[in-house]
Amino acid sequence: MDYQYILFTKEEGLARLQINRPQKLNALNMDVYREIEAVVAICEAAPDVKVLLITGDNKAFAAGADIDLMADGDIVMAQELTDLSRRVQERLADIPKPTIAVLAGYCLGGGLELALCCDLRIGAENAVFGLPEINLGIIPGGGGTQRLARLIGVARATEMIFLGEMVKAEEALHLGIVNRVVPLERLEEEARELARKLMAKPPIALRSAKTAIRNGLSMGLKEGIRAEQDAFALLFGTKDQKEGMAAFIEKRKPKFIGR
Ligand code: CO8
Repeated sequence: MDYQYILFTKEEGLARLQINRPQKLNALNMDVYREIEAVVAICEAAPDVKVLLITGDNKAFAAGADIDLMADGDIVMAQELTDLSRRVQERLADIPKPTIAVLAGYCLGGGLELALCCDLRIGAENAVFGLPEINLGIIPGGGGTQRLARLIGVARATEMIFLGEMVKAEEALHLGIVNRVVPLERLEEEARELARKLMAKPPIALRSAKTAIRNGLSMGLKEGIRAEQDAFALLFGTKDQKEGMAAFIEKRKPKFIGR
């Protein structure tokens, strides 16, 4: 498939999706979301994809949804846009493989909301984060009020959403928006190194951990712990559990096969 706004590569277990709309700081329109959805579907179905990286360029991951598109929009347009972005983001959040958002430059509005759907986020030192929707007379509509509050806490998310100010990479690290911050020139390599580490882990256990963590966010503590217990027990039906424990006892590195 040919993409207008996406660069997509797949090699050695690693899929890489780059948003590519540099004239508009990678602002997200309907077609960008649709292309992201197509790539996520491919990665979901492809057994040779172990980890998915989502990135932009050095200036922007994405400076939000396309304001030109929304400026004259009505309620129906807003519903259609958010129906689409919600569907795409849910699919990304639920993909049963690790996802890493690799973030340089502006990561704003719908861009930040997209990054929040990934499992891990690495920021470059030049990255800035924000939900500036309030300054446009709207609120975050791509899950920002929910996912950011769950990630960094209600008080901190409320401040970011009410004020609509940008926070720099170091502060984003302190807030817990990103897992780590690295120099811009090291960003891609650090992301690939992290991906390689994840690819050496047992994929079924990774998937199980992801499901337990994500589903647990919408459960009570007791229910979440019960779900974790069941997922834990099921892993004893995998060859990777036998291999992991045998390798420990035999003092060697495990070799996981995803079975
Ligand atoms: N939409 C459309 N065009 C944009 C956007 C955007 N979000 N961001 C930047 N651009 C365009 C600019 O208009 C400019 O185009 P042109 O060269 O034709 O004038 C080009 O990109 C470069 O931008 P600037 O000249 O403004 O670059 P600066 O370095 O001066 O400023 C900023 C960079 C600070 C990032 C500035 O561009 C900015 O404030 N952008 C808007 C940020 C914003 O408000 N984002 C939130 C948008 S609303 C949103 O995301 C709602 C999500 C809703 C849910 C998801 C459903 C889709």
